[in-house]
Amino acid sequence: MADAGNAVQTLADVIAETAPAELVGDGFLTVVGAIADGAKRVDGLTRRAALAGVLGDTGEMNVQGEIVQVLDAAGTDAFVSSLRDCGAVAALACEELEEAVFVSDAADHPYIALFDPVDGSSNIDVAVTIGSIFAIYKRTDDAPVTETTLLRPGREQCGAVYVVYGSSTVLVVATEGRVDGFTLDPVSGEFLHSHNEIRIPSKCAAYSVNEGNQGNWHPEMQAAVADLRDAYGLRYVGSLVADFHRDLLKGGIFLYPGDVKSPAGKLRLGYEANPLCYVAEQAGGAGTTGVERILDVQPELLHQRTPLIVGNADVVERVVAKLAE
Ligand code: P6P
Repeated sequence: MADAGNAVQTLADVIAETAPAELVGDGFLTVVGAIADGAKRVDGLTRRAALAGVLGDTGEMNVQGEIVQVLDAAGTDAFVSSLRDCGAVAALACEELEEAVFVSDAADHPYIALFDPVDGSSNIDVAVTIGSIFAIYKRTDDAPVTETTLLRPGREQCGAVYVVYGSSTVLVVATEGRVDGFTLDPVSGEFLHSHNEIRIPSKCAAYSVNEGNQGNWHPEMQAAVADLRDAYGLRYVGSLVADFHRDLLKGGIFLYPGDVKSPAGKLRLGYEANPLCYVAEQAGGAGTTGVERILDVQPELLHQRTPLIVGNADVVERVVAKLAE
């Protein structure tokens, strides 16, 4: 953790120094900077919420079949424009948009971004933590990007970012082998280095699942969660990024399983499970569907859902073994 008395580095300083050279040399910092710019806009709206008129819903339905919250729309606008206009992104896919956005005149733009602009937005009406989640890929060749070329397994990500708008606003960046956190400083308006080389603690501190869904779980999942219930306390915010960030910093396991009503679960592979499991793995954790490593799943649809179990690697493995019994 940064000591308040030390000179604290900015997001740009740290990424320039620590991200893989082939990313830094190819505009990765521009992509992260665009995400940070969008996050500052979402943070400003979130902090004022009712005063900024971002509570409630728009009355529209999104591709997920969910009512679009006012902040969902504002967050989508913020991140689509910052990523589309940054000059380093060739295509982007957003939870709120049925179709991908292919940036014009982007032949030399090396990156692709898939993102959930505001995850947990229904919590904003009650001032509960929300988040934004980003998967970042590098184009493998100069061929035009298509919907199909957006469907890449999570192991091919070159980086992942999430933002948690909580008691403070923290932007977390993961690249190969390294995870760092940056806290938004309201005075300077900058994201400043606050969490150096995050590693998930070896000890699991809690399990995190919606126990209210227990009646819909398959028997083997009921048995696996009963095993966790005997060993750990329960922490569940109901906002994915909040639950994940706690588990990453304190140790823990988060589960959103498939069940008899929703076999594929609720969370999306491309812009929720993949980026968070990428972060988890770079910090020494693991992420699985319960059957296979999340980052190995070959996506077939842009908005496909997946069961998600992510957190301390040993506990994730224990759940997988229990599910296989
Ligand atoms: P449930 C928020 O709506 C969200 O997409 C995630 O942020 C969160 O983990 C999950 O849904 C909570 O779902 O069914 O427990 O309310």
